Amino acid sequence: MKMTFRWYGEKDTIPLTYIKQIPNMSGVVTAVYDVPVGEVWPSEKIARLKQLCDEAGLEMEVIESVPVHEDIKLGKPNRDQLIANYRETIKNLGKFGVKCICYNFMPVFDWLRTELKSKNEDGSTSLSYCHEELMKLDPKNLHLPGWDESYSLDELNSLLEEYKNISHEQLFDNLVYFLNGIMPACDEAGINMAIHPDDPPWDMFGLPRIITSKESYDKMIERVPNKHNGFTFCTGSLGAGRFNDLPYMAKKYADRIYFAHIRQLKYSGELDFKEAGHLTSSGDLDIYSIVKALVEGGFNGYVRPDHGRNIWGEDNKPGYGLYDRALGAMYLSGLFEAIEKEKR
Ligand code: DNO
Repeated sequence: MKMTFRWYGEKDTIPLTYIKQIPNMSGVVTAVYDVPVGEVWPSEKIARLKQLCDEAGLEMEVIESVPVHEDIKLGKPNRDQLIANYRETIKNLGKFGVKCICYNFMPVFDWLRTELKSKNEDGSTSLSYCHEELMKLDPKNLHLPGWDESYSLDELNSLLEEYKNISHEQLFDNLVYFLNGIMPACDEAGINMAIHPDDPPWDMFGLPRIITSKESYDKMIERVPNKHNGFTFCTGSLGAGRFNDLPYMAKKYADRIYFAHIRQLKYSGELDFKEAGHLTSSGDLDIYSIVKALVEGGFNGYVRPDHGRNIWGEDNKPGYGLYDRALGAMYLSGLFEAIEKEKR
């Protein structure tokens, strides 16, 4: 296991030197943020990031995310060119020692929450999700920090229209087409693709969502058996679906889980939840059992503490402050150490 920390590049308010001071931190998870989705990431931009990481003594083996253009998800005629560009980006990243790429295949929107600074009893703030509230929102006017991209109103309108013709099956076929197109580049560069589950794991605003459960995982492996096709196991995203047995999934798919996003949730309604500190006793997910299942399954990937609260007066990007994620990293490192030692 390698412990990592998400870093939003040179614009991040958290300096690499602080990240390096967190014990057991092997590297950062980052991305090039100023190349339009669909275009090739030039080597110079990757080299710049790599140089900054090298100088800080941190590895850059995981990229989150290389976003997938909507035309690939929609299966439009120009997808072959876009997939060829994605292949070039994979090869360029491979040259700089990248081993794992996290991406998602959610139509139009990435993760969704209804409150970014929901107050907790102890004065900290967390992200939260209320389904009823979400349904009242206008999908054409949504913005969330940490999203890798956003669309103009016109683009959103036409995208939402286009997706009306796309079924779950069609979207899955388009994912398979994309993966088959990029697997040769992954073989060549030695890079594992790690799909992020849909967050939350159900359809949104009538848009199909397809990476939600163990059935989706089975289908992914069956349709694209290449070992470079794997998962980002995000406990918060999958865990929002009460139907998911996370320790079961962690163990069963451990050898294809190349990246684990570990965070805690506290359920507040049938579909509603609030994010919490990472500790098992802070919420409803059994983080201990999940880590244990990963270790028992032979997990050998990257881990990052996912969304933290804003604590100690910090007012940082919701989910991505320094302090609570650093606490999360320490807790998770402790769990891994104890469980790995017990296993020997
Ligand atoms: C949210 C993140 C997601 C994730 C993408 C991966 O905090 O986990 O935005 O980066 O879905 O492509």
